[in-house]
Amino acid sequence: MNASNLDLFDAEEAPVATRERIGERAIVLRGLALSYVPELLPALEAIGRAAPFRHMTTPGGLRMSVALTNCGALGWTSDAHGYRYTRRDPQTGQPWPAMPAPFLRLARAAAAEAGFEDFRPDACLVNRYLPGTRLSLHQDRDEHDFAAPIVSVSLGIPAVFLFGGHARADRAARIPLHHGDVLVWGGPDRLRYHGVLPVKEAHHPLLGGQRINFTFREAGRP
Ligand code: MD6
Ligand code: FE
Repeated sequence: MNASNLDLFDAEEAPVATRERIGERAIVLRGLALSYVPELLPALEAIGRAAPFRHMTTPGGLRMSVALTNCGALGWTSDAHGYRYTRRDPQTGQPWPAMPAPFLRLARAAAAEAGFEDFRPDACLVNRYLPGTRLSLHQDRDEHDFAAPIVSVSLGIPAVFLFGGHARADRAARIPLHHGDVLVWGGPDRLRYHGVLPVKEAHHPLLGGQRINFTFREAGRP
């Protein structure tokens, strides 16, 4: 190996994304978002200014421990009447912030890597976890049809993702997710139960003591 080859393996180089298949059509693309982070973070701050993170209430009257906001044409909301997608932020009365171009590029690239061509997300749910925040087992079934995959991006401090089966009581695999990891799932895995264990205290150099998750969906009518 000569010097120029060695340069290719310099520790400064971004690691090549590795793939872990966790279901028939579910895959973790390790580190795929890393090269997008410099564009994602300023866009995330702008979203948070226009549509602040808030704790929603479930139809059962419980306050969600995850704080959330949205970007894209449709935003996911929850209140006493149920879960649904809306065109406007109920808190400001304004349309949700537009989906930033690098968000869309990342989501489409991840879907294509996972074999889902021409993913056209119209909704991006942005979740914020502080230490102790958890997300209980749920299915994502508020979208208009389930043919499209979901693309989920993890940033900041790590978390353990629970990936269950089609019944709530099915045993769930524990999948650690780190800064830059992208999870794509669809097809027969689209309606599997999943959640996030309580996040442990940690520090991330760019995001401090928080975990941010984006989930991209095709939520509306085609
Ligand atoms: C999270 N994610 O990772 C929460 N849903 O913070 C989800 O609820 C989720 O990551 C559907 C598909 C992928 C996900
Ligand atoms: Fe979900």
